[in-house]
Amino acid sequence: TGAVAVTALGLSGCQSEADGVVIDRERVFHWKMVTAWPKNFPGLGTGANELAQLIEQMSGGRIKITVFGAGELVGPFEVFDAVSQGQADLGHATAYYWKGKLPSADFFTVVPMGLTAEEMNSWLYYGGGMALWEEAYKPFGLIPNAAGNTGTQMGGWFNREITSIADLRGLKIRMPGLGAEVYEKVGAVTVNLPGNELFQGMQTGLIDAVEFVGPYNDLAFGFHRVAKYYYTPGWQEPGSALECMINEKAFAELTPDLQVIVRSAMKVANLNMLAEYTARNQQALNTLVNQHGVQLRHFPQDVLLALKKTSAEVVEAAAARDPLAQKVWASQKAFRDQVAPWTEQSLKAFLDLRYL
Ligand code: PYR
Repeated sequence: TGAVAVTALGLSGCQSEADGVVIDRERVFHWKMVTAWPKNFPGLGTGANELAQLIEQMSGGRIKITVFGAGELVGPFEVFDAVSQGQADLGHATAYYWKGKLPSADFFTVVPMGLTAEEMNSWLYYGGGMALWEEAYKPFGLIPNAAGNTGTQMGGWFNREITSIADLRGLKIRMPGLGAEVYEKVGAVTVNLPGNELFQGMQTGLIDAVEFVGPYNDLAFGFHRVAKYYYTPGWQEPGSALECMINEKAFAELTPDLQVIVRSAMKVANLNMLAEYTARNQQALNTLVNQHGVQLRHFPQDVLLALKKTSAEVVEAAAARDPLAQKVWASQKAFRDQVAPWTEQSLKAFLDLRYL
């Protein structure tokens, strides 16, 4: 019947019919991708560029994407609205930036003391996480995709040593997501500035401490020029997911093969970014410590235990504020409880041995 329809419509060989819909394989889609990252920023910005390039290559040039750095088309924290409203077709960012409009958003980036990158991907792809994320973004006309992961982050940059929980009181810290709520609860003052404002924020004294990602990114931002102590572990972000959201209407216009290509490219980007961070972080940390004299510090055990206890309270309270957040957290928590024993038997058992 497809051949009949094609003949009847007098279509050329480049057009065909799938499920009753005539598709034009010569149509070129010109898409815009807005990002929350400075243009070409290592890992995040370059990951967005590579994703765009991959979609163009995999589609044989049928989708062409122009990538915009933060502020070029819209501000870094305007990405969600821009894609929702169709000003752009794709948005590369991370979900917890949207917690103000969507209380469940935090859970799609990271939970303090929560899932590692590997576990997060497992929850998203095999634990029902993607379906919940789609449900959360649907009212905004958006389709979410995991499109990168930073792996375990660092605890951040401080200008004085943290020897007790009291040292955090009154400290002005840049931190997004649920980690910020934890710091607030132990007495710090938090602000979520976008990446491109962090260096200046430290330089001008707007903030006393800053947490962004890890050595690869933090070296690029030059945080060693404005802070002396670099703290581990990144209790607040054990495996933060990056996203590339798609405008639902733009996606619906694509032929089915292009839709598969776009979704598959997102998965490649997701895997690739984590591999890049894993490869680059230690090199950058060596540069920070050996060339720039950065003082590496481990948070004291009692501080970490206090943050761990507070994290559990904050996460439950955040979930209780919103029915969808509650549903998402119930899913993620059940998944964590199911996979955590395996992580302990496999990865942790091995790492304990490696670092014996
Ligand atoms: C941050 O904004 O802190 C990220 O981890 C991307």
